[in-house]
Amino acid sequence: MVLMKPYPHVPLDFQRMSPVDQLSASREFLGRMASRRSVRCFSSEPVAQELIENAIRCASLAPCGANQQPWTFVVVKDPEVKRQIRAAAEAEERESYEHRMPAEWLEALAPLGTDWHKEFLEIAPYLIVVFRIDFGLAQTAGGQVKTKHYYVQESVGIATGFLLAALHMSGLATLTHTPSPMGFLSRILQRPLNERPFVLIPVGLPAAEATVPLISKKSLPEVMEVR
Ligand code: IYR
Repeated sequence: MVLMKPYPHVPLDFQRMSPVDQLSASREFLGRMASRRSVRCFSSEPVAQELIENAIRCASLAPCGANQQPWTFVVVKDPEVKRQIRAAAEAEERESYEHRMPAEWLEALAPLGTDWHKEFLEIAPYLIVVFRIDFGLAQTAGGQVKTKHYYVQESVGIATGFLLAALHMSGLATLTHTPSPMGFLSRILQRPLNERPFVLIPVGLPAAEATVPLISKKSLPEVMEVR
C-alpha cells in the first residue's frame, strides 16, 4: 500500500474572543436558532441565488471523515424539474401514506397533520437536494476503481445541519423533506451511481398565511447531562 504524504501544517487562524463577547455571540446565535421552524407553506417569491450559494459554501466547510467531503448539493430552480420532482415525490408519498407506512408510524405523524400532497416542491423558489457520495471513483491506468469513503452518513448529516443553520441565519425558511423512497431524485437529476439522495430541502420565504404546529422542544436538563 502507498501512503500519501502528510499535509504541511500551518498556524491555526483562530480569533480568541473575550468572555463577554463569547457570551453575547453565544446568546445571539441561540436566540436566532430558537426561531427556526420547519415550513411546509412557501411563498413563490424569488430569493437571491447568492443566499443559496453562500449557505452551500458554508455546508461544504463541515468537518467530515478523512476530509473526503462526500456530498453534492443539487440546486433546483427550473419549474419543469420542480414539477417532475413533485409528481414523483407525491406518487411515492401517496403509496407510502396509503399502503406502506405501518399504523404506528402514521400515528406518530398524525399530530403534524402531514399527508401525501407536496405542493411546496413546486412553489418554493429553490429545492436543494443533498446527495451523499458513498464511495469515490478514481481513474487509474487499469480503469475506474472504487475508493472507500468513511463516516459518510455522519459527515453529510453535519453538513446538512450547517446548511439549515446558514439558510435560517440568512432569513430563509426550509423543510427537511425525505420522500420515501427517494431514488427518483437520482434519476431526475441524473446523478452518478456512487451518489444517493440524503435529504430534499425546499428553500424560500414562508407564505404570509403559513402556520406551524405548536410543538415544544425538550428542556436543557432533559437533553444534557453534566458529570
Ligand atoms: N415523508 C413523509 C412522512 C413524514 C415522516 C416524518 I419521520 C416526518 O417527520 C414528517 C413526515 C412526508 O414528508 O409527509
